Amino acid sequence: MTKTAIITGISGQDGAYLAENLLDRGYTVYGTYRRTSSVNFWRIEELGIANHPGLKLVEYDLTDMGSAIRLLVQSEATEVYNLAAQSFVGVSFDQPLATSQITGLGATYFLEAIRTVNPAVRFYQASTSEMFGLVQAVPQREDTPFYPRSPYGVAKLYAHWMTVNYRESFDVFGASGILFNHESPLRGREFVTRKITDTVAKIHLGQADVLELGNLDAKRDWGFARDYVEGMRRILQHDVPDTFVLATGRTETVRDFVSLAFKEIEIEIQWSGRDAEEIGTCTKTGQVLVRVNPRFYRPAEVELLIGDAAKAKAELGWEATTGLEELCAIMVRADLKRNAAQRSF
Ligand code: NDP
Ligand code: GDR
Repeated sequence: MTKTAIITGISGQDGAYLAENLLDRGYTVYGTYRRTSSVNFWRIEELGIANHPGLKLVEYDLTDMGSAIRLLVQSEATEVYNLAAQSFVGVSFDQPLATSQITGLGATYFLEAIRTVNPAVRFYQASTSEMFGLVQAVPQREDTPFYPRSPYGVAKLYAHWMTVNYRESFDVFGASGILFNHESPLRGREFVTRKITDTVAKIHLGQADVLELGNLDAKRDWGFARDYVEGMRRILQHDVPDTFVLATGRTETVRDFVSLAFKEIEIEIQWSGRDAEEIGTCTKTGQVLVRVNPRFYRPAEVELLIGDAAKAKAELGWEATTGLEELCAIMVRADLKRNAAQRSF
């Protein structure tokens, strides 16, 4: 029998890759999107699944529990992947209440709908390494204490604990994946890796002069999104609902990622200056290609993330398989192609 899953946030990076993964396995997928005057499905279009007969696109408001109930009843889904969120950390400082509503409460509306309709429906919550925030211990694991550093991190931590609580209180199959940063050519351009690869491609093509960034010292554990959605799927197929960290176990600075991306277009960057005065120049021409702009600093920063995914490896057989150099190369090449065709999202 074919399975049916609901994915909230089908228009996002992970929604698109997860839909691809599940459709390939014969699932029927109900992908939810929010109503706007101009919905953009460029990611599922890029993956060639926008018109897949197994994919049903449904308009859905995350804060309308009636919609969640009707969606569960109508679809008869047995799995829900709750990926929709205001997911940009920087914006969460400007919109803390909207972020709490969508990123935090959005999960509870769905959990409550599942509890009401059918507690046997499996629920995956997209938790995040941002919940670890201010470093308490490294590498971060499932039992590392949380200390979120942004309204986004706080909202996600609430949703995470609600998922655990519904698991323990109401016997709902609520599973949580604490995922470290995962990137791809489908990443939004507001996130640092894609901003870097997109601007590097534009510089190569003569469409931009300089890359402006905030904190270059932040360290992240970056993996490839396509690997991570497979982890999500496995978390929900596990025999018991549980919490799992998904990460690569390697951390690098934003500065390192910039150097890697420029290497893809055969430019070596020399770094000089400090903090807001730091610049990156081309070793051959001396041209300034990277500059710090404090506009991109955050009121509170997460300085270091590095995850330990040993539990996922032992219990789910999951591990990240794409190295950072390969990931960066995939992203730069995709952005070179898109920008050359003047078709970049
Ligand atoms: P994206 O930002 O690419 O996608 C977010 C999705 O949520 C989009 O479909 C977006 O719709 C939707 N959304 C945003 N605001 C609303 C709203 N107000 N109402 C309804 N839908 C909304 O995120 P990712 O795909 O990268 O991440 C997926 C999930 O995983 C998110 O919950 C994120 O917080 C979490 N996560 C991501 C990690 C990562 O490194 N990528 C790491 C750990 C957790 P629209 O297209 O209309 O904006
Ligand atoms: P993050 O990702 O906050 O880790 O959240 P992002 O790529 O936005 O930032 C990573 C680090 O880079 C620093 N940085 C900049 N960031 C952006 N966006 N733009 C810049 O110009 C810039 N310069 C430096 C940031 O300060 C930060 O330290 C992502 C999101 O996908 C979340 O939804 C997810 O939960 C976490 O990853 C895990």
